[in-house]
Amino acid sequence: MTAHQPSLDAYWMPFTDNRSFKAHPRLIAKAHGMHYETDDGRRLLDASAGLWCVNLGHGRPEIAAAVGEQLRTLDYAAAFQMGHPMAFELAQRLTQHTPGDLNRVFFTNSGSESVDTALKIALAYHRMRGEGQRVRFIGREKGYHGVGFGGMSVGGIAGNRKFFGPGLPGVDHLPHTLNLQHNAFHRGEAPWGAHLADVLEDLIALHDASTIAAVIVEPVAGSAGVIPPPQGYLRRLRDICDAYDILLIFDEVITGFGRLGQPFASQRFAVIPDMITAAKGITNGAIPMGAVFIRQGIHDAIMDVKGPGIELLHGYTYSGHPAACAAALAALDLYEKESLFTRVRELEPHWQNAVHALQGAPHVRDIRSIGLMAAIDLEPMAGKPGSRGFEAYLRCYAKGLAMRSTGDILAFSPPLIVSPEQIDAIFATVNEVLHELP
Ligand code: PXG
Repeated sequence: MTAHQPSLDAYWMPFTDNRSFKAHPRLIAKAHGMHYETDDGRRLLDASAGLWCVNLGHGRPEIAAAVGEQLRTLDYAAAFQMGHPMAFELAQRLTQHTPGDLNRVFFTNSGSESVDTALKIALAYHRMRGEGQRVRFIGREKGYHGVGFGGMSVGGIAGNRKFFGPGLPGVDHLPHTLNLQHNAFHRGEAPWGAHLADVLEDLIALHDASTIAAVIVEPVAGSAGVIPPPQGYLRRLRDICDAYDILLIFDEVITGFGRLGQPFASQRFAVIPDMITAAKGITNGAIPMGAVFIRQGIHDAIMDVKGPGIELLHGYTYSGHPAACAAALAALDLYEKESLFTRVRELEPHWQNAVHALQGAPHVRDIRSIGLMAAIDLEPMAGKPGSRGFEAYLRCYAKGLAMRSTGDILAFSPPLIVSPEQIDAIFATVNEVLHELP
């Protein structure tokens, strides 16, 4: 470490192996386009768009300019009982891209807050309809919905839950849909598993529909290692929810903002949920922001409160923060001007060919891909789960490639501006690393 670098002790890093990081830090100094630059001047190709958020590529000058200008003009305005025009403009503009009548928008600062907001709106909605006993939520095994108590409770990644107590009461989980026996190496939606949606009928029979507020799922599970839905699965969930007046929430924190070749996964799968949770790509990762998109009828039911006063007692100091709104509007201009909500449709065949060419490489037991997301699932090392995946991550990093590893699964989700040549470069490096891995 050079003399002018700060001590690494005080900063407790999120979801990071702090002890090994601080022994061998990986510090990023700059980023531009498809690349990071490390503090010692090495370039890294960013195959994960930061953490699935920098969809437009790094360092967009239009976003920087808009944020700078906004902070000089209006740095902050009270978010409660006051407003500023950009928040309204942004909400209006975003709803031109949302499916169906999801035309009401609640702003948050992260995906976790979006999830907790959507769960609370579901409870408030049922209560307003005189069904205040609908307090249960159904999540899904392997789901990731952030780290708030709500998101953790409906989430289904065991390691993220076990240290932190029982979470929300009354939560149950659908089975996950990952099945290597039936679906290994399949491209896009999985052929097998639509029937797993019918387990929702069993959970409804067990708990009674009258106690269930909402079902929340990621249309494509991201954090658990890119698990595309089985063909017809999401449609079935929608139909069952409709039959029992249960709200369906799609958590599109990763799949929103063009990742699947449409503004939202909902449009790709032609299934319209009652709420969509979003974050990440909304500002291209430049300023923290999240949003919940809500069907008008849900909003209107809550507005229907008797008497004057605040209708929904929920919100954040930084809901619709001016700098975040400026970043999001500038990002939206770029998504629209450069047709980036739909670019993935052209890239997807090349992307799939490139990643699936690694079938047969050492240690590879499954490859999953949909839109501009992919996962390479490695056989774990005997007795050391996760260590092969992390070793692959470190070796890719040393060779100039930034990606994600989660356990023994390698995950890829580059910025939507990636070129076919860069796609080839990503998987050429991964192929090299797979051949060197213990
Ligand atoms: N829902 C989903 C579907 C997510 O993927 C969140 C909620 C929470 O968002 P915030 O902004 O509170 O972190 C997420 C976040 C990874 C990885 O590489 C995934 C996420 C975050 C960081 C890393 O798997 N997803």
